[in-house]
Amino acid sequence: MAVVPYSEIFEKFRIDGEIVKAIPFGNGLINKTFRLHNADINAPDYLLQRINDEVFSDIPKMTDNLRNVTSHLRKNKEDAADSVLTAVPTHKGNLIHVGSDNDYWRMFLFLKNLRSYDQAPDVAYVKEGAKAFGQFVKEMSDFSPENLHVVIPDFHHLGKRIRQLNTAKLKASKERIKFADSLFNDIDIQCKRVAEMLRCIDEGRLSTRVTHNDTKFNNVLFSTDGEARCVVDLDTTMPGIIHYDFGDGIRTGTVDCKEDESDPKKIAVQDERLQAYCEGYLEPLLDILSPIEIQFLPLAAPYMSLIMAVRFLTDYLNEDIYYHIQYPDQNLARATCQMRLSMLFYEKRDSIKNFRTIKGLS
Ligand code: GN1
Ligand code: MG
Repeated sequence: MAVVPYSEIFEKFRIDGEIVKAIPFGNGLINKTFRLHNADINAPDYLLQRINDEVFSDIPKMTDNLRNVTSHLRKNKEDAADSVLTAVPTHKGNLIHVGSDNDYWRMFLFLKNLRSYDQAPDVAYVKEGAKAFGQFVKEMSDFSPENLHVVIPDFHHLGKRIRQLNTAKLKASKERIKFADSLFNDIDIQCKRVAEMLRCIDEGRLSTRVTHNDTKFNNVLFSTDGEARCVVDLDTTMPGIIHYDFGDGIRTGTVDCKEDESDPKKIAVQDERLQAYCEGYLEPLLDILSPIEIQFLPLAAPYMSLIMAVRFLTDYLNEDIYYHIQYPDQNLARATCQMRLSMLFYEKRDSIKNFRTIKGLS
């Protein structure tokens, strides 16, 4: 029988049954993920992941966070088996296996009856997905953020991201600068519009909490009947502010276009979805948010979409060294789409302020 790809890796982990296939899985832009199919129907399938150690430069710290976060989440759940990620240890009892090329691998149980969506199928899904991320922060609210490592410093700090863009501009090819040019002015405009929020971040006026920091809609797993069951991709769970999660969630959870949508007509924001996201996300958090956190909620989505636009554009200028791409100008397409979203979400800031849930809070 043919050797299953990656068998020399997955055999290092404590797995049951007989793995017969390893198939690339999911749409992550950083790590590589494979689903391992089990021939034994009584044994689970697994997810095998190669961690990108250029992006995550301290894998022991990242793994420490994963262990702490999952065990904390598990404490208060009766149904933890399929609502909290379960890492599978190696035979030596580690959560990471280091391969012969200094490649870093880890494994999770695959949750067979659950699935993710890149875009929410309908408004009910928007609310459910949002609730899962709000609930995540709520469940982590009795875990001190200081007990987690900062795996990527200033991950969502706009000032840092703009400095990285400026450095990239200096080194970029003339051709890429030319194609990127039309975005620079809009970036300046949006930076001014969210400047007050950045000032508050710098002054430490927005409470530091344990946040997920990668609340893409496809990081929630749903049951077949549309119930949000499990929040995944905990790699960037670290100290942060609520606005990072709320904003990134709105960016991906309320639109029905792809992250790199190139047809401007398809890039639209529907109030109904926006309202559903706000309600779903904020309801679990109603009793913990402070007035200043509430005040800045309407700027969260313009801020996070801008951050993403700046990061994608930086990578485009750097010749695509960070994000995985499927076609040559994908990072430019992503940046253009995210920039447009930042503008659209900014126009919606008053609607957000007036949604029942937020109005009730302020
Ligand atoms: C990356 O790989 P993935 O999809 O989990 C990125 C996020 C971005 C996202 C954009 C560590 O996440 O910050 O929001 O792409 N993760 C890292 O799609 O940079
Ligand atoms: Mg991620």
